[in-house]
Amino acid sequence: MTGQFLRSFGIVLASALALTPAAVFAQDRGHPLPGQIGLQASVTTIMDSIHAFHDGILLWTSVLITLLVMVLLVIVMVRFNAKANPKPSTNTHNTLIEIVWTVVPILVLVIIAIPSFSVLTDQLTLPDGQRKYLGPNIFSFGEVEVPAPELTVKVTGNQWYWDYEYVDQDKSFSSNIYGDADREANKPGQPRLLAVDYELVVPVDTTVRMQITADPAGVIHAFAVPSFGIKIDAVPGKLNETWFNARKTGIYYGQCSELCGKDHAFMPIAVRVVTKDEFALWMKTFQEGFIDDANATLAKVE
Ligand SMILES: [Cu+2]
Repeated sequence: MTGQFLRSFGIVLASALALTPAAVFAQDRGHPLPGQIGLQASVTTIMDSIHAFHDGILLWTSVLITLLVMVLLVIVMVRFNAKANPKPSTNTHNTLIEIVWTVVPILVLVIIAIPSFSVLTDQLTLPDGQRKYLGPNIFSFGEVEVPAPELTVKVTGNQWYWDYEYVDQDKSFSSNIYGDADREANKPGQPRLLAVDYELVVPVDTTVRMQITADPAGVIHAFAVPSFGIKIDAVPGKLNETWFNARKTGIYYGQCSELCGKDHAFMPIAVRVVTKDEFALWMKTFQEGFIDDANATLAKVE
């Protein structure tokens, strides 16, 4: 009976893997793909460390625990069913087992917590040019150098759109979701529910200090961009800080990640990473005139 169960389980698993389309594993985009498995592609040091933590530690911990529980269940099903074990034990306590099932999960959580807190500390500690960050090797305890921030962007969450302000350049704009009609007309290649009218524009290979808050008369939001490994609350009256340094040009999407009202699902985040020269020209044009003129200097977004 057990053999038959394991055989069917194996067949189901094998066919699931065989039927998984290749696209599911193709992640080299700034947004999720239909049916995608795994995290979005990384373009920052922080997301490298999140990938390493998830794929190298968390996933395997979960797999081992799942297998252990499955083996225990199968043993119980086979050895202690009513037929095999007609006279059940009347034990209610076993001190040793109770200590083991308390202490072992605590140890597992402590082992997970150590690299997890390191990643969190990296996310919330702004680079000063000296500090070393985790990066792709989660066990490195810091070996990636990151330059100090060269650009500061203040993000304000509103109901239900984002405001971006280039603090030192004294320029700001609002970013709203594109409805289907606008998207089809202006940016047909961009993903539905993620495309916006004005993307946040930042230079590649540059550390950007992000200051995140929310409309003082509003509610809590959260600013999240998976490819950057950023997720931080936008709280009215409070300024939270994080940072990123994107190594690849392109458009990276995120969404508000704190339930904030009826249009919570419709306030996407789109960050356009351009070359340093493109950014300099964009910013100069923006400072001399309007954002539409500045965006006209960039290659058209499909
Ligand atoms: Cu929200």
